Formats: sequence, structure tokens, C-alpha cells
Amino acid sequence: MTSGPTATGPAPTRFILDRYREQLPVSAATPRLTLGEGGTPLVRLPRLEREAGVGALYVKLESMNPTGSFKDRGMVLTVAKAAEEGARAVICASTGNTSASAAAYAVLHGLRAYVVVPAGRVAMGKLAQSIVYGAEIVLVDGSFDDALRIVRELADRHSVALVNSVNPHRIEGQKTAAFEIVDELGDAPELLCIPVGNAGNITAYWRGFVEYYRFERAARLPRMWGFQAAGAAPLVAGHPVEHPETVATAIRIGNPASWQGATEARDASGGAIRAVTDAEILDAYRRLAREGVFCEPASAACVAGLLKHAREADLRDASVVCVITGSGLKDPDTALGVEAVRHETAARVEAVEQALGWG
Ligand code: AN7
Repeated sequence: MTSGPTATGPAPTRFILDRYREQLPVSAATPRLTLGEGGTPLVRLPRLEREAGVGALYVKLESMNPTGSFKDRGMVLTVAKAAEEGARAVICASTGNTSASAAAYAVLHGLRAYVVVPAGRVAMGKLAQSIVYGAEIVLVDGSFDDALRIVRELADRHSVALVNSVNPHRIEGQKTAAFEIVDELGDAPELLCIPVGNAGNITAYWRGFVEYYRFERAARLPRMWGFQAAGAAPLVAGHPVEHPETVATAIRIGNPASWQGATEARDASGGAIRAVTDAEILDAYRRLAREGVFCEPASAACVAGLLKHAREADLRDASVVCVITGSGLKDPDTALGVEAVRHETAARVEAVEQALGWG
């Protein structure tokens, strides 16, 4: 067994491999290493709730996971299973968050991590994480979709475990976020809003809600609203997009691997998958920040979509959860592009007073 940090303390309530082990492919042989993933806050935002015109609006802060995104839920299980099965190395394609998470859990288990990402299209914080965790990084002159095609082939040819969401353990781990929401609210919300890129997460949440409904842990199933960026909206168009483009680089994906899972979640839940423009995404990004929630642009897409479509759906009495998939610190370039009041002065009280107009 590899040494490293593990969950400590009496009640295993926070760490998902323990808390939800009965619903997960976890056995006695599965290493239970953890970085503290899961157990993320569900926060009500009354002001935004009034703006949207919904009964209750919660954000699930998946940005609070150890590497700053929801990917840690699936990755803690996927890398544990890879280690259990004797893997020495993992590989993934990524728009940035999957690679950061894979690198962290690989190093935790003493495995090598290889990450293949689109050159120039990964937000700086995410690249920094992969570097610091010690991954070997390949920047390809292409899109995420190219990178995914390449790593699938590499995993066939070489002895390296593929940890993209085509690996079924990823979806299994990620479904625990739906469990947490039901456990906390006492039932499923009436509506779940979620950004959609490679479509693993919407697939995972739907599976989680359906399993809890079957186990009678929830009395209802939510409607699922997925949101893609308008320049990268293959599920809305109904066909792959060859050159996806959006400010929300996390979801700059033209041919999602979990296409079928996403359309099933949409159709079985009576939901919808729609597009939001980059301007709408950035507006929601700023509005969330004014509520104290600093997320990355991709995460804001689901709030943009809710604000755009809530009124037509009559959600005045409905409970709604928006999934904040990643931290704003991941993408400092976008943050620094937001207009701000900035002064440069000498380091003297009078100079600062003058700059502030208090002099
Ligand atoms: C912040 O890291 O695909 O629909 O390679 O980072 O499950 O893909 C990231 C996706 C939403 C979309 N929000 O989730 C990757 C990657 C954030 C993300 C998504 C991603 P999926």
C-alpha cells in the first residue's frame, strides 16, 4: 500500500470513498487515499434567487474540492482503481481541470501522470497545478477533441491507465455530488443547472439522482438543464463542432465523449441542453462574484442559462441548484480582464488619500 494522507477522525462523513462506499465500486483492496474531496458547501444566494425569480437558489461549490474543481470526485476513485489494478502511470486529455486532478491523485498514489492538452488554451492556474504536481505535459497544436482521440489511442498501445471520463469510474465518483445535494436538502431539487463540456458531469449527476430515487432516498427526480457555450455547443446543434471557441476554455469541446449520457439525462428528466453566449457567461461570472462566489467562466455558464430561461419555465416556487464546477483562481487572466478601480500611488498616506479622493 502506498503511504500518504488518509481520512482521519471518527466519522467518515466527508471523504466520498468512505461515505458512499456502498454505492461505489470500492472493495477492501481499493486504496483509500484522500486529499479531502467531496463534502462541498451548498450555499443559498438570496439576491440572485430574487433576480432569477426562483423559489430557492443554491450553488454547490465544487470549486472547494482539493484541486479546485469537481473532477476530484471522479479522480479519487479512478486513480485508486488504477492503482488497485497495478497501473504505474495514468494519462488524460484535458482542458485543464482533469489534468490538474489526475496529476494530484497520481502523485498521491506514486504513479506517473501524463497529460495532453490543447496548446495555448488551458487557463494558467490549471497548467500551474499540473506543473507543480509533477505531471509530464504535452501541449498539442489542436483542440481537446484531438487530445482525447490521441490519448485513447495511446492507452490502447501502451501500458498506461486512461483516466478521462470514458473510464467508467470517473462517472461513478462524480455521481456522489448528487447524493450530497439530496442528503443535505432532504430531497432532490426541482431543477439542476450544470455546465456541459465533455458531458461526463451531467451524466454523473443524473445517475446519482436516479440511484437515490430508486433507493427511496429521494422522492423526486430533478429536471436537468445543461448549458454549453454558444461557440462550442454540439449537443444543442445535434452534431459535433469542428472548431469550438469560447472564453470558457474548460468547456471548449466540440465532440463530447458522454454525448448519449447527456441526451438521456435531458430527455428522461424533461430537461433541456441550451447555449449561452460568451457575453452572457461573463455577465453571470461578474454577478456571481458580486455575491462573493468567484468561479471560472465555464461554471458561470449554468447561472447564465438559469437567468436567461427561469422566467419562461415558471420556477417561482422551485428549488434550484447550480453547480459551480471550478474555482475562479484557475483562470486569473479572465479575472484580470474585469474592469476594476485601480490606483497607483507613492507609498504615503497623503498620496493614497488623494488617489481615493479623500484628500
Ligand atoms: C470547470 O478538464 O473536460 O461536461 O478536461 O473544467 O463533465 O466535461 C473540464 C470540464 C465544467 C464540463 N466546468 O464538465 C477537462 C474538462 C469546468 C470544467 C466542465 C469542465 P463535463
